[in-house]
Amino acid sequence: MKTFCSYSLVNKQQTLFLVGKTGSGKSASGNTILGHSVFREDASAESVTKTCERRERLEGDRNIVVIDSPGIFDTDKTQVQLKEDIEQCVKLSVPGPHAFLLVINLKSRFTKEEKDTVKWIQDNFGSAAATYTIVLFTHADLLRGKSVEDYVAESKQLQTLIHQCGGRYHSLINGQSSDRKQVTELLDKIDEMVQINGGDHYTNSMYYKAQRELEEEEVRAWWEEEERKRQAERERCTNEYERERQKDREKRERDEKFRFRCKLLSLTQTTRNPRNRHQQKIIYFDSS
Ligand SMILES: Nc1nc2c(ncn2[C@@H]2O[C@H](COP(=O)(O)OP(=O)(O)O)[C@@H](O)[C@H]2O)c(=O)[nH]1
Ligand SMILES: [Mg+2]
Repeated sequence: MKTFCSYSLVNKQQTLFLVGKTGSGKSASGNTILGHSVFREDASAESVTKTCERRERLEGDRNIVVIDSPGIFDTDKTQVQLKEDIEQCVKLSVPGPHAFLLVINLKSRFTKEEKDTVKWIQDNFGSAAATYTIVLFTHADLLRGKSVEDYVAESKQLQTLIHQCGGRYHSLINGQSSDRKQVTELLDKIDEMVQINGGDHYTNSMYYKAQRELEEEEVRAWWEEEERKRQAERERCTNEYERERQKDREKRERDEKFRFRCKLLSLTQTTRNPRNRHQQKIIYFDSS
């Protein structure tokens, strides 16, 4: 019997998880993919999508499920809140997404956070997640006649990002509901990726495994940091002890020299005084 996670059992379902920074066009892409305006879009830099949302649409024999998420790197949320958001998205995508769509606005500056997104996806969802990721460009209509291919060819950073995602990318022009071809092409690319991945989608158990590994990694990093601090403290104590010993040694040598000088001085005074001449021998004998 096939497992629950086998793609062939949920043959015509495609669960897509939109990730990316605020304003990249996640909600708009979700609307384009579903063919309806179901997610709220906003031109402002503020993230209007506050929590994860799930919407679906049955199209022919295909059930398309889209999970829209809040901006990941650019909100003022704490790490704990972000983790809660991600967990909510993961729960909404049960039994797991077929694709992570990494949404990039071609018209906005490519930020360092975006450059590190694949790493972020892998850190949070496990290293396997990159094999389920497709870069999804938006705002291609604003490239002023330039094709997406030309635009990518001119950007080393975008090429690196695409390379990290196994060379998979697609572009959508959002707000053009009449152009359904751009969506079916995307869904076909996802189909192809799923087949290459052995027919299986990313599973939520992969997520929890990745989380366990992340926690173990955090504990290991904490332990290493503690050990580094302890080692530094041990070295500091040893150095301080050595410094004290050296000071003691130097003090003893100084005292020694001082005593010797005193003796020498008293010897000189004794030998200069004629009345003490008879003691000369004794003093010489003493100082030797
Ligand atoms: N011209 C153009 N505008 C777009 C495109 N995709 C998104 N937008 C607009 O960009 C703004 C931000 O999109 P939104 O989906 O809310 O971004 P999100 O924060 O990532 O969900 C909205 O005003 C969208 O209408 C696109 O392909 N072309
Ligand atoms: Mg949004």
